[in-house]
Amino acid sequence: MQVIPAISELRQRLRGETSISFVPTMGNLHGGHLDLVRIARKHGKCVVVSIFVNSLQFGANEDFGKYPRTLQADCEKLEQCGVDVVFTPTELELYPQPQLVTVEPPLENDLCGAFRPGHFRGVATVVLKLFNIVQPHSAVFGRKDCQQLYAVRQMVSQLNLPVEIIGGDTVREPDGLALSSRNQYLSTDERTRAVFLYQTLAGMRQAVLDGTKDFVALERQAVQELTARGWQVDYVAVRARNSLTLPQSGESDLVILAAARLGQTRLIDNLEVCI
Ligand code: PAJ
Repeated sequence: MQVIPAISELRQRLRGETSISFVPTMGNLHGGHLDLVRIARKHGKCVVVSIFVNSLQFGANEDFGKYPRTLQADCEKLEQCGVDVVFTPTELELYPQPQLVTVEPPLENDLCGAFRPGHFRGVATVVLKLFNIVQPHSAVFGRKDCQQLYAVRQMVSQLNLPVEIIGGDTVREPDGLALSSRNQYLSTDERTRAVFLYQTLAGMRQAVLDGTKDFVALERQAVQELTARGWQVDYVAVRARNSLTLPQSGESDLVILAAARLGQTRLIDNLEVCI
């Protein structure tokens, strides 16, 4: 496995590769990331993983400074997974000058976009740059970040990017909590309570499967329950799975998304429901 920080060296290494599958990450790798790597290995002969904590997608009061950076441990895990190349650019390598990509509403100001201004612009910027640098044939993203996966698919479609986007299922702890680099911010007590986010979504999914049609009431009840248990809720939303818009009546392919804070830690999760 090669670890390459420079764009020029990476381009040289990848020249002539006929089938590159790519997994962009911010490092501090867990089982969810490694699952995406395994999916990538099925889709390409050469697997490239990037590790870059992207300042552009963090707001001023967010956790960019304290985001866990564990490059050596990450590389050991990736080597064991049979990754060919790890791309580890510096800030200066990737952003020598201000960037021009923009993301328009509704993506920019809906769901997570409403609570993290500029976040999806930051994601789109770095992913577009990484795609241009790596030039992968396929790229794997987690369904856990449902809106991010949607934003990347939109960008690929709108800009005619020649890359196949593959979604990987959410990997969870045994109690149901979705794996996330941010879980390590949780205190022991918060970690025990964190599973309630998943349980709330699972309860909503069951209600939808049981025939509940009043999604607004369902969302309101979920917010109340989470708040009563000490969560600060950004949103709980039932949406159409393929467009993330409000479901039309009769819509059968749904996703239930939530973002909420336990103490200082913001967690997101979602569950798909087909009725
Ligand atoms: P990061 O949070 O490091 O996640 C990298 C990839 O792992 C994303 O596609 C994310 O959806 C996926 N992932 C995270 N937790 C997962 C889980 N429990 N199960 C399955 N997949 C999971 O997402 C980012 O980085 C950044 O926004 C990035 C796309 C790299 C752009 O900077």
